[in-house]
Amino acid sequence: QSTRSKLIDLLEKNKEQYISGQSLSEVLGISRSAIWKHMNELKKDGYIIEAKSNKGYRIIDFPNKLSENTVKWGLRTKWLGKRIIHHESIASTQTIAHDEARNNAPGGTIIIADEQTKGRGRIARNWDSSKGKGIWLSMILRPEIQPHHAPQLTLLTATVLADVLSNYVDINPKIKWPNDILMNNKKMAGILTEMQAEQDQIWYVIIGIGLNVNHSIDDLPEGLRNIATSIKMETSKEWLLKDLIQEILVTFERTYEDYLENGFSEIKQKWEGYGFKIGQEIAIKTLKEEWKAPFLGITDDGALLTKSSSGETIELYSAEIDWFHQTDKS
Ligand code: BTX
Repeated sequence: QSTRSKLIDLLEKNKEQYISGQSLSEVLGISRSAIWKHMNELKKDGYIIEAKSNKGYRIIDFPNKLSENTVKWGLRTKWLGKRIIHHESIASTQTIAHDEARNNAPGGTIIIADEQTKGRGRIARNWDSSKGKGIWLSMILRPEIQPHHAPQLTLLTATVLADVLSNYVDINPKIKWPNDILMNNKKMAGILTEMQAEQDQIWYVIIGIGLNVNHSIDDLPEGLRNIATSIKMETSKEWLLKDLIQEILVTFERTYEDYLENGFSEIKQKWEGYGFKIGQEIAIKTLKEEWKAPFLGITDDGALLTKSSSGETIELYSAEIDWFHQTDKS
């Protein structure tokens, strides 16, 4: 633990009272002027610290501002997020992650940004990433799994986000196949998985997470107002981004380690538990035909299990699904 994080721990524990420069310097084994310098750095990170002569220091407020330090303090992971790269404004955290990964950044490296000017979705779609409103994060992983299993990581990430939203935020999200997180039929988060691999070896995987947190409706571009939502819009309150990031990282690390050890079946079950329209009828359209059939679940490689128009069980890897189509039954 660095001196800075020890200092912040001490201040957090003594929130209700002043703690003198003298005792801080004794406990941390550094000079009083070193303490003073650290305090100034903390203020730059958005901590509000009161200093009173004769009494000492007292923390008044924690920043809702991201930085390497704010995300690291109190982060209870073993390896994920031990290295954090933060940018106030960047084209896309995915691009930085690819550069870092090519330059041998260790697995577990995280890139976060307050704002992305060219946030990316799948197949060249864009991802609106407005300043300070959400979590725009990419992580570098180096899993020893077969490249064809990589889509499982996307499904895993979706269950991690759904777990954090239900256990920590206390709302009931759904996962829309393959990887959108929905609340009340509106998109709250998206996941973008990219990798560099050879035939039978993964060099690295980059998982991008975009999660709308503190948007009010006006913070969304007009074109998204009917189809997108944020945690604040669903809970009527503001959330600390760093707390949510820490929750996501801790939950991800645990779930990912469990997956590497025990395989995909638990993730699959969990995914299906959150699956939007599982067991219900969906409207499917391929190049050749259109039909309605029940959504039965997913396969180990993330395909959608359903029935063909003649009633046989089939796996679909891509198809147009009219998820919000009102079927005759509903
Ligand atoms: P996707 O292709 O499933 O979703 C993109 C579509 O979602 C867009 O075409 C638009 O309709 C809608 N959309 C765009 N922005 C938002 C938003 N903020 N909220 C809700 N809906 C939206 C999903 O792609 C994958 C998104 C990954 C984003 C992360 S952020 C960190 C990392 N960096 C980066 O550039 N991308 C990833």
